Amino acid sequence: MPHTRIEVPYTRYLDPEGRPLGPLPDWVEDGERVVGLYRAMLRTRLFDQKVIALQRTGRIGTYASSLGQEAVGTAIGSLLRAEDVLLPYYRDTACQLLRGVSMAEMLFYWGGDERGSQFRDPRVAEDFPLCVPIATQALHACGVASAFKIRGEHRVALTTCGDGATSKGDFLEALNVAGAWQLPVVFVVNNNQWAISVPRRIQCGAPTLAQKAFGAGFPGEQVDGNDVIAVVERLRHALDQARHGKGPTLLECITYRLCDHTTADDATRYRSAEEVNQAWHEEPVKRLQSYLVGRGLWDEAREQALVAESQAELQAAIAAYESSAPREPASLFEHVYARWPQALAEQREQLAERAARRQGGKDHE
Ligand SMILES: Cc1ncc(C[n+]2csc(CCOP(=O)(O)OP(=O)(O)O)c2C)c(N)n1
Ligand SMILES: [Mg+2]
Repeated sequence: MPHTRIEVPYTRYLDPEGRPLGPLPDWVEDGERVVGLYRAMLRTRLFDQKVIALQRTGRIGTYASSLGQEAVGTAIGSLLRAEDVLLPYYRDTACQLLRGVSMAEMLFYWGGDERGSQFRDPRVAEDFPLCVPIATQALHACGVASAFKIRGEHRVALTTCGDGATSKGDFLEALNVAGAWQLPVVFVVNNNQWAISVPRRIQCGAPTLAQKAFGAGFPGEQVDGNDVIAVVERLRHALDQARHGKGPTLLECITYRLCDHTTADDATRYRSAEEVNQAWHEEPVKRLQSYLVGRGLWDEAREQALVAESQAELQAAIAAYESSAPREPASLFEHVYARWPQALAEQREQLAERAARRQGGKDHE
């Protein structure tokens, strides 16, 4: 019986204290480029903290934090070109912010307002809204990548998802078609060890998630998702392959969800404080900060200046979000169907009638 041995590469450059484990990629010599990655990660963390505070005080809806997972989105956002298309999931704050989605648009999204998915920056005009239904975006990415291939365009569709999403049929079907058609698509799996209360160890019987790519006929590899240098380096390679007709790649980024699943969750009910404390030692922002301080590229003054700058940006975004008039209730029905099913048409009419009745009631007061 033929038997093919599989080996899944794993890449890490910095240890948890930010010390290089060996030679670093050439591009790391450009200190300002690495500082740029750090700035994007910290800006995301500050945004995240603020949105959680807004949720706690009832000023925004349920929010999915990306605490501890900033390096993955930052690496993606720093490498994708404007002509590429991102099909994100709900923990891609870092990536969306870097691509050009504004903080105000992100607030609209999490406030339940469709204007949050109408990106104004032309660089992100073709990016997809972030996807909450698990793994469906992987198939959409294959559709986008097929279009690029048919048109002969050197563009890449990049999609992200979590560890739990890799168990879905949609994900596995997407891998299959990507391999069969050699599509210009990159799958980034953010393996943060948990799918709400389901731990990675019972999520899947394979030792890595990356090896799912082998069954579809293309490379899969693991990378330390807390080491932004490693994610950038391996993602650079994957994007290059896809862009030059060499097919898809699956990159499994090993991270840890330091936060609750969302603001509607309480993770202390299913995992130990010990495990979370241990994971804090690996976290990506502190790791890169230590590296930059060691190289003399970062200090407390620069940190404080960036915090002040980000806070001001946040305050302006919150003011824009909170001062805008809510949309008409009927806007709920926009962008749902091109051709209206009868049941929804009736519901829209009922809503309009109710609004008119309420208006009439007010007029008599
Ligand atoms: C199709 C579908 N089924 C179930 C859910 C409910 N749900 C929301 S998040 C989640 C877990 C996802 O875990 P993972 O893929 O590891 O991503 P993470 O949230 O950990 O980043 C589930 C089951 C959903 N959003 N969509
Ligand atoms: Mg997960």
